[in-house]
Amino acid sequence: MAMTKSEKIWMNGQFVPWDDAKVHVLSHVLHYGSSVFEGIRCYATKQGPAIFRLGEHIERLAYSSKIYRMKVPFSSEQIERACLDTVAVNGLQECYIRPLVYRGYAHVGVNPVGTPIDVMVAAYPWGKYLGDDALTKGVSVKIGTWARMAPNTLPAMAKAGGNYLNSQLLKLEAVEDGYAEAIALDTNGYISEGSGENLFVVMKGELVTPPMHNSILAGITRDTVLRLARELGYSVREMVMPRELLYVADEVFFTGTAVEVTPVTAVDRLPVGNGEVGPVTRAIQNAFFGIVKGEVPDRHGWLTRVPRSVAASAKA
Ligand code: PPE
Repeated sequence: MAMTKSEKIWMNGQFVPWDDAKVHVLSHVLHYGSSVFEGIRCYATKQGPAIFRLGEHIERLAYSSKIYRMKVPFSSEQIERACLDTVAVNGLQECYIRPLVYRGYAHVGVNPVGTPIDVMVAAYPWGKYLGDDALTKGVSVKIGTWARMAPNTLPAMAKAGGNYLNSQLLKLEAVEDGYAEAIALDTNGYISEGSGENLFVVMKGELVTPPMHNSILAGITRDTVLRLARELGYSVREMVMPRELLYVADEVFFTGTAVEVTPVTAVDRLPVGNGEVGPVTRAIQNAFFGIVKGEVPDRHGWLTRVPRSVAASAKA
């Protein structure tokens, strides 16, 4: 599963060719997971490429950096600009954008004081997260045997590289056992989220999703779906959920930048509802894709159009 390359990657304010975007093997981040990052999608719209909720993603990157006491040497405005420029310079219409803030090369040793804070932004094509048919047919998932991190261990609000060791354990287990994805419980045994996505349950016409205190990442797609569902007239609630609610739910779906809105049609080999993609999931998918693809008016101001040319200061 090689990734699709683009031409240039933004590193600390300069564009460098894709194959030259490298770090030293003694960089702090490689040894201790000291990074925070974002995943953002840019969609092809009739008015050209547009980035979905760019401001909110870069705001969360700032929160993640602050939690880990990383002083980012670029402003959020500069990083937003870097995202727009990286899409433009690579001539991309539809892509995934990956900004990363990391502790670079100075010394090895847990104490990060004195390591440089490096920033990079890459943009490249990325298709469907859980397979080509996932959005239309849904996916089969299991409850993972690894719990999400307890709240006083690793902060879930920070989208930090180290958190994804837990995600990798969940994902590897799921894939080895023949599932598309794992859903994790928190350390109290309540439903938390997937390895890289938030979770919604539809129960008797109402949408429910775990609150922040179940060790979830505060997903931007989750927030989007909460708002769109309310606008569609659904009752929506954050609720602490026991595992078995997934077995009796009418519908279940994942939300996330990479996964978008993906139906879950089986949990632990039990069909969700009748095992088909449900009507509420479809309604949410339609509302979501209508907005991100610019097919309906951007009434929330969620799209940032990518300018055709790159700001002169960013050229290298
Ligand atoms: N929970 C986790 C653990 C998570 O990683 C993501 C995004 C979400 C929830 C949804 O958040 P949001 O994208 O703001 O709606 N996961 C990103 C990384 C996936 C990857 O494999 O890398 C993503 O979807 O971009």
